[in-house]
Amino acid sequence: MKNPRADRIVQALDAFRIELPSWGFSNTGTRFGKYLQPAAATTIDEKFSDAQQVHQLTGVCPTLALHVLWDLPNGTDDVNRIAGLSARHGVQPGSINPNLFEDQVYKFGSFGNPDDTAREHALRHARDSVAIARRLNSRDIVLWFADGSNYPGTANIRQRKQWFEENLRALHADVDPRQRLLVEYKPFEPAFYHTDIADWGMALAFARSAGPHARVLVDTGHHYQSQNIEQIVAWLLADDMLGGFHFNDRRYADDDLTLGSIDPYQVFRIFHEILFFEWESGTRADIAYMIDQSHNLKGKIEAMIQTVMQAQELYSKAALVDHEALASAQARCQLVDAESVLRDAFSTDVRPIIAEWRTANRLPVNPLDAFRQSGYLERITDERRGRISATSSYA
Ligand code: RM4
Ligand code: MN
Ligand code: MN
Repeated sequence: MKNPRADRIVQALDAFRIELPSWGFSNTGTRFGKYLQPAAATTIDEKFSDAQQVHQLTGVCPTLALHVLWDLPNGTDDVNRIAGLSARHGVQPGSINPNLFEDQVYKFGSFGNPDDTAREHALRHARDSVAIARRLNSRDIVLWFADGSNYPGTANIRQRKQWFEENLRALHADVDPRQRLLVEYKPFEPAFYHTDIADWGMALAFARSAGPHARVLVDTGHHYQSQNIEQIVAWLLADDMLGGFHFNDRRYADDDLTLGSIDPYQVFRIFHEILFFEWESGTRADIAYMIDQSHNLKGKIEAMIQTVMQAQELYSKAALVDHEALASAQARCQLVDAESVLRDAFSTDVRPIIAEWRTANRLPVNPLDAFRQSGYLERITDERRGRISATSSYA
């Protein structure tokens, strides 16, 4: 018998893809230290290899986000090497992330630095990143800035805004029509008094002034407590300014925890706003779904598989929302009915249908179990153990 609810999930899963972060496979920690995992990736080859595992087992992660400084330390000279690894591992280069925060020259900012040479240095690196993206056929350049100040009175906020606008416009001139600049915001950290792009409104203003190929990127961990992220998503969708997501979860600050581990209902509500928009508008929202997490204690590859499975589950639940019933309850202000439409979808156990979808797509029914049985982790633990202690400053 045909099951229309199952069909909605199948359609949703067929269309859903999520990008893995290269940095999610390497050893990360807090500012207090790192606990090293012998299996963590230390080279870009290893990151591609780990991403390949996740993609092979889940079938929905065909791209790997790259961080220019960490993955292409020689800039454009590393492009051919990346292209080769991509071909070997069957995972395409995804978003390109310039690094505008680690070089000593950025002590007082990058695009907002009062020193002309520092701003030019930052623009040059961002331009190189656009060139790298073009040569790798990557569409999105993700711009996250650590710029800000720690004490009142120490920075000219309006002047810095203008410097940002100038550099963003100059950078946008390099972007070809297939590419996009995604502007990410964050309320605080590393700057603790003011951050130059502190919220979605500032990111939106900068994206608009940069030019037609700039959009806003919503990192779900970059909000104050209890902020209504799905409303931000709805507003950006309404104005065609939502470019993509960095998914993770948080309890207190930018915690980079596993998606949905703290508040799965919020992720569901975000997906719901997107699918409701698509239903109402009859269009498909052009959004890059990306993971931006760092698992300090969980196994890297396991945590990544868990994240992808969680994302598929919550996206499937959102696909179950009865849009007709919701629209009619909203129009008649039937509050309990409207809310129940969401609650019913969220409460449905979608896992059996996802399992069927996996079987139909020749994927393991449980990617996490399959990973544990594959022997990959044991193999890389043996292979990488020595190298990690040799390359880490903490060992
Ligand atoms: C930031 C932000 C960026 C990421 C850096 C390393 O908090 O989330 O997306 O590239 O961390
Ligand atoms: Mn991010
Ligand atoms: Mn972050």
